[in-house]
Amino acid sequence: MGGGGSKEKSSSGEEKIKSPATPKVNKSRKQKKANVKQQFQVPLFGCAGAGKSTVFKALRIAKLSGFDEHERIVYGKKMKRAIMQMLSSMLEKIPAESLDGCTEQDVAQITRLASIEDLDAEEFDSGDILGIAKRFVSGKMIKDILSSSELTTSSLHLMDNAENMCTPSYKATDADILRFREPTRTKDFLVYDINDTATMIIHDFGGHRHLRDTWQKFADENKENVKLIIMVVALDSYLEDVGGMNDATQNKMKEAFFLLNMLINNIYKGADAAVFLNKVDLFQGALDKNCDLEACLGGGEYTGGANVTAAREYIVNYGKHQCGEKYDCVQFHNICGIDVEIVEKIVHGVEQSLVKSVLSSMGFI
Ligand SMILES: Nc1nc2c(ncn2[C@@H]2O[C@H](COP(=O)(O)OP(=O)(O)O)[C@@H](O)[C@H]2O)c(=O)[nH]1
Ligand SMILES: [Mg+2]
Repeated sequence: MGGGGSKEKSSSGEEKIKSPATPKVNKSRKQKKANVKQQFQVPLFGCAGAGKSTVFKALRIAKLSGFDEHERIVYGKKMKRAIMQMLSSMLEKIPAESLDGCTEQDVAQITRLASIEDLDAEEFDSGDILGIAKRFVSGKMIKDILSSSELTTSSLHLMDNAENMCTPSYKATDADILRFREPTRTKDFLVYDINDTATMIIHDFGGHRHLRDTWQKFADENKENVKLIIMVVALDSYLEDVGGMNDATQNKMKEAFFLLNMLINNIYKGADAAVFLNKVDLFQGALDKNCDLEACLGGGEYTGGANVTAAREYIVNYGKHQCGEKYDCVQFHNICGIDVEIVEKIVHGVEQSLVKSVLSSMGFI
């Protein structure tokens, strides 16, 4: 997958190969044949934690061969370490002596395991880690101690499955991998055919502010060739503070639509956008907690309370408004990144409309 130079990571494996930029004139017969296909470069954008990498992983499972055994083992070790990190965070909040059955040795071991960077460290394959998980995690007490911002899809899944994940032979399943939060540090891409004449190249970037120079670099190399961008927006992100500013009006949903405006009106002027309203499964819970969308987004009067349909409509209208004149080039889709079937279905629809709009712009339909 991909082709050419160096320094980027493709999800096909460990090899680092440069992502395919705008097709160039190639010399070999094989390359010439490949270039007959239309290549759609589709970048995934969004704030950190919106679900870009989850959608990307779901596509990898749906469209390619998914994760191999080695990757499942490596994920398993990362999960064991993340469980120890949660326990360590819990131990910082309460004195170890107030935990039944917690010895000084346990505390020392949890602290050490939480800080091990080397995933090949033998400890991750030893049965000792299972003993710790059994003593601390199965009691579920940890859920009462961690703050609500720490109780994410990822941490809840780790806690609920800690015993199994801490067994020496554990290999992560697709469900575990999709729920595991791992900040994206490198740009990744995957390539698959839509039909005999068109290929999709999906790009996953880190969403964190300090990583956004990779967005710019990609735009410099590809913007003329990008016909569609995908913006992933978590439906509960109107409750999420941007970068610890502690200001309800500076939430990640506002930030996401601000970015969308910048992307479609300044950088990718010739592109349409698909907004993936992600985490549908968490939306009702978020609205039950706080449904004052008017205060969070400032998009005019909101009277829909905790009704998901009304709230979604308000968010869509707010999003369209942010897109200015290009509002009709933006399609909104509900999505659930951890559900491979839903991701596949929504992306299929997006592919079809992309092909159609390109054919129509070329005067074929
Ligand atoms: N409950 C739920 N969690 C999701 C969904 N999509 C993503 N997540 C979780 O949200 C967290 C952050 O997702 P990630 O893809 O890493 O976000 P990124 O920073 O945009 O790449 C991960 O723990 C995912 O499992 C979803 O639809 N529902
Ligand atoms: Mg990511």
